[in-house]
Amino acid sequence: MANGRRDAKDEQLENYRVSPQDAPLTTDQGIQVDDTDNSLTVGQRGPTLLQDFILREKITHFDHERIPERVVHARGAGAYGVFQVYGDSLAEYTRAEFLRDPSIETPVFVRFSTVAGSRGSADTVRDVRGFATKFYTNQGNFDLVGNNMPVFFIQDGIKFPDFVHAVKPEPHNEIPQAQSAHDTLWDFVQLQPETIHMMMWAMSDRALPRSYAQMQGFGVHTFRLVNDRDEATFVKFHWKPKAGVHSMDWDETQKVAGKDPDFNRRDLWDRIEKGNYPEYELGVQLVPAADEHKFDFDLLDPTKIIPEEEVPVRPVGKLVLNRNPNNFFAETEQVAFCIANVVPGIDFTDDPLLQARIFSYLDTQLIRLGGPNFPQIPVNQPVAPVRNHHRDGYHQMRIDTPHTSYHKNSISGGCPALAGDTAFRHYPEQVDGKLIRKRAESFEDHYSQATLFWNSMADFEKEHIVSAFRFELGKVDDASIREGVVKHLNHVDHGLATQVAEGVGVPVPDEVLPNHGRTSPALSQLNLVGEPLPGRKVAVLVADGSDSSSIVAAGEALATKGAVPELLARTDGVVQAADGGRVEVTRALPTMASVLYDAILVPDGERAADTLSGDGLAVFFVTEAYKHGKPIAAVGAGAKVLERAGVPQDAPGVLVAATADESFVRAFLDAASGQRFWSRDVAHIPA
Ligand code: HDD
Repeated sequence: MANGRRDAKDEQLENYRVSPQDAPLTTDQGIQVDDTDNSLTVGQRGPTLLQDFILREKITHFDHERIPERVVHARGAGAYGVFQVYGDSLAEYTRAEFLRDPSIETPVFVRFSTVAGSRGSADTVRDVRGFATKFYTNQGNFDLVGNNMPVFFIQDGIKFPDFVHAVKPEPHNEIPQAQSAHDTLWDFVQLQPETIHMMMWAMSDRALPRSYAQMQGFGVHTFRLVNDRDEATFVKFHWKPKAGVHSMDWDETQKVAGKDPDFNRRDLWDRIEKGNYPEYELGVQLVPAADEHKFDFDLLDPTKIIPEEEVPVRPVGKLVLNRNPNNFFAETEQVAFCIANVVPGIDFTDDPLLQARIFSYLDTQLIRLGGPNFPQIPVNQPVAPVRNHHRDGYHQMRIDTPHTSYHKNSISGGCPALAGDTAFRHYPEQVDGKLIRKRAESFEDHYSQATLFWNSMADFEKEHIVSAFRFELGKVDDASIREGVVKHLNHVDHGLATQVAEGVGVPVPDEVLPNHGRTSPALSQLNLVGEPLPGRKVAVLVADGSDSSSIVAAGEALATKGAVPELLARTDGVVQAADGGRVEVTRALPTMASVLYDAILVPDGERAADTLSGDGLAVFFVTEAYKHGKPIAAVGAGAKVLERAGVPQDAPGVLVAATADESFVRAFLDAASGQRFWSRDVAHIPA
C-alpha cells in the first residue's frame, strides 16, 4: 500500500503483478526472442514466411487487444483504498461485519466515471459522475454502485435502454460525443416528466466537478440493512468528501476538455501520488421499517431524495483512496461492478429501477469480459474464500481438484458444505399482489422535489442552472421540444421557466404555477465547502526579475497545506530572480492554461512584471482566471499584470499587497479555500 502496509487485496494482487526487468523477452510460450523488429523473410527483400510464429503471435495478440467498452460509464478512472467504520453504532441494524466492527479495515476499489461519453471522451463534460465502490469484505464483495447525484432520470429500469439511447450520440451520425445538448435527449425529457428532478441536478454545477475528490456520492436507491434477528431498516448511503463539493465554470470545463481531456483522471492520479489522498465519509440515512409510508414521496422511488433536514445523515465510517492501480486495463477497465453483489446484512428493496439493475450488471459483464469467469480476474476477486461447484467456461483460471462438481455429494465428503448462520439471507419481506404493468400512484409527483432543489440554490447556482438550460436547449433544433421542456420547468418554478424560455426563443408559459417555497440547505454547494486546499493547483507567474522571497513565502505556505504551486514562465528551464538566484520553472506557459489551475499568484519584481504585462499569454491567463472566479493575488509590482489584465483590485477574491507578509499569505490561503468568487462582474470579458 502507499502507506507501506499491505492489505489483503494488495497481497492477493501481488501474485499477479509481472515485472520482467532483467530477463530476456519471450513469446507467450516462453521461447526467448532476440528480434521483434524484423519479420522472417526469404533474403533481405524477399517475402515474409508464414512460419514466423513470432510475427504471427505479436500481430494476433494486438488484433485482439480491445474489449467492448461499457455501454454507459465507459470513461473512468479508478483507485484502491481502505474503508473503516468509526464505531459499532450500526451493529444493531446490520449483520455486515465491515459496518459493525471498527477494528476491520476493508480494502476497496473505486471507479469514477462519466456516463454518456465513449472511453476516449473528455473528462470535463456536463454529465453525471459514477462513484462505484467495491468493498472486498471478509464476508464477500459488496458493490455500492452510485453516482454523484442522489436521484436518477427514470423510475423503472425497463426505461433504461430508452434513456441511454436518447442521451448517447444520435444514431444516424454519432453526434454529439459526450454531450446531452441535442434533440433526442431533450425529446426524451419533455415526454418523460419523471426526468425533471434529475435534469435540475444535471444542469447544476454538480455536473461539472472540479475533482473526483470533491464530489459527493450517493447509493441513490433505498436499500435495507438487516440485523441478526432478520429485522430490516431502510437505508440511503451517502459519500461526503472531506475536500468539500467544488465545481468548475462551464466555459472553463469546455476549454479544459481540449487543453487536458484527462483532467479529472490526472487529478485523481496526482493526488494519490502526492499523498493528498481523497477521503470521503460514509453516511447513512436510516428509516425504521414502520416509517415506510411516513413521507410525502415513495421511499422506493429513485427520483426522490430523503431531505437531510427530515432524516439526518449519520456519519459512520471513512474511505481513503491511497493507491493507484498498476495497469489501467487490467484493473480499471476490467473491474466489474454489480449491484447484485451484497453481503449478509445488506439487502435490496422493491425499487423497480434497482431490480432491473440487479439483472443488468451481471449480464453486461458476460459480454464485456467474455464469459462467466470474470470474477476470477484479479481486481474482481473477493478476498473472502470462494468455494462452489461452478465449473469450466471461457478463461477458467482455477484448477478445481475435487472429483465432484455437484451438491449433494458423498464422494468429496459433501464438500463444500452449506453454510450455517453465516450464510446470506434475504429479508423475509411479506409480498402480496396481482401481476400488473403500472407505475404506483405514489410515484406520480415529478415536480415537488425539483422545486425543492431549485429553491435551495444560492443565487449564483440558480444563474448557472438557467445558463445551462439555455445552452442545452439552445442546441436543440426542434422548437417544439424546447417549448415542451419549458412547460415542465414551469411546474418547477415560473421564474426559472421564464428565464429559460426567454433564452431559447419560445413563449413564456402563461400560467404562474405556485412554488411550495420549501428549501433544503444541504443541497447547496455553498454549504459543502470542506477542506479543499490539498491538491489545489496554484499558478505562480514568473519571469527574469521575479522576487524570490514572495515566491518562497507563498509557495511554502501553500505546500504545507497540501496545495500544489507550479511556477510558469514563457519557456521551460530557469528564470533569474531579482536577487540573482535561479528559480526553476515547473512548466512553460504555452503548454498550460489558466483553466488548469485553481488560483493565481503574481510575485513582486519590477522587471518580471514588465515582461509579463507585455506577454499576451500571461495577461490572458490572468483575465481568464478572473472570469472563472478564481482567487488572484499580486505582490508589489506584480499588480501591474493584474491591471493590464483588466482585473479590478477591489473585486472579490483579488488580493494585492506590498509584500508577501504573513497576513497576505493567510488571506491568499483563505481565498483559495472557498468556493469560487462567482459574484464578480465578468459580462464584459470575452469567453
Ligand atoms: Fe448503471 C454501469 C450507476 C442505473 C445498467 N452504472 C454503471 C456504473 C455506475 C452506474 C457508476 C459504472 C460502474 C463502473 O465504474 O464500472 N446506474 C448507476 C446508478 C443508477 C444506474 C447510480 C441508478 C440509480 N444502470 C442503471 C440501470 C441500468 C444500468 C437502471 C439497467 C437497467 N449500468 C448499467 C450497465 C453498466 C452500468 C449497463 C454499464 C457497464 C457496467 O454496467 O458494468 O449494466
